[in-house]
Amino acid sequence: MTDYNTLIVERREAVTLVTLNRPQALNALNAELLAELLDVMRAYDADPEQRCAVITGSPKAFAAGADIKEMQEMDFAAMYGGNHFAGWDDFTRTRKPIIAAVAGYALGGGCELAMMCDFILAADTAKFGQPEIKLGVTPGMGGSQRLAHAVGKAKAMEMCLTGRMMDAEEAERAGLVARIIPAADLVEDALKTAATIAGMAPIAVRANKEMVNAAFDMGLAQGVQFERRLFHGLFGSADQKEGMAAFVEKRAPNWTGK
Ligand code: CO8
Repeated sequence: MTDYNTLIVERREAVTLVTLNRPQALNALNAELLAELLDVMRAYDADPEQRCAVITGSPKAFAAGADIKEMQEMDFAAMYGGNHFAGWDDFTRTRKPIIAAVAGYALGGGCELAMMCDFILAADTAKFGQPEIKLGVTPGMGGSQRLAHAVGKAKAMEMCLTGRMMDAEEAERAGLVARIIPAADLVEDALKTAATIAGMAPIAVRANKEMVNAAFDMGLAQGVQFERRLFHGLFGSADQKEGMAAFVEKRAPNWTGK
């Protein structure tokens, strides 16, 4: 397996576990980390044996933001001309599921990365925030949009304008995270959740991911239509026949991914 400078990548059967690993910078997201993560995600998406991914950080920080030291001296031409960090859009095009397992700080780009994943499992130590205002800037990796979708305008606006952090309990109440887990169990729990997803019919997993994400881009009527078409389409898959036959025959399904 490829060696990376900023990531540790492990395959746990059908689950890819990616640990962000720049402890000296609290996993701040720099260009090298982005390039390495995109490489891992491309390989994950293309590997038929891999069915779910988990991205985690350290107990202290999932990621403390985009790398401030890397950005500090950049001017508009470098940012805009180089379309700085546009590669994160490729991350969101990953078709297979990705779980963010967040302990400690998920700030700025770190919070944005967690929100780009399909759902967030939070350790009881997790802290989420968009503190860019304190640096004289704004979120730049989708945070203003995804946070507003996740927690509503009032909390998103307050967090962006004051830079305050949300703890795990508030994040769960607000709908930003799926579940809170004791910090010591976070990664094992996330891997178990990922294994559950990895055990489902692969095409149905992609379809479910695609249609839930469509809820953010489409109006209700169009989204319901999109869901129905995908649902109809799954009746052309072998796994639909297998899943329903297994239920009727009271046995476990044997998915083929076809
Ligand atoms: N970038 C670079 N280095 C960082 C970052 C960061 N975001 N965060 C922490 N570090 C470094 C520190 O500089 C320090 O390094 P050193 O030991 O060399 O001084 C090391 O990590 C440890 O950090 P601290 O000593 O600060 O640790 P503390 O426990 O005292 O504090 C905090 C932890 C509260 C998390 C603190 O580090 C902090 O506030 N970090 C910055 C958080 C922040 O402002 N994040 C937003 C960054 S901007 C952003 O994400 C914009 C995203 C959009 C970009 C899109 C471009 C198109």
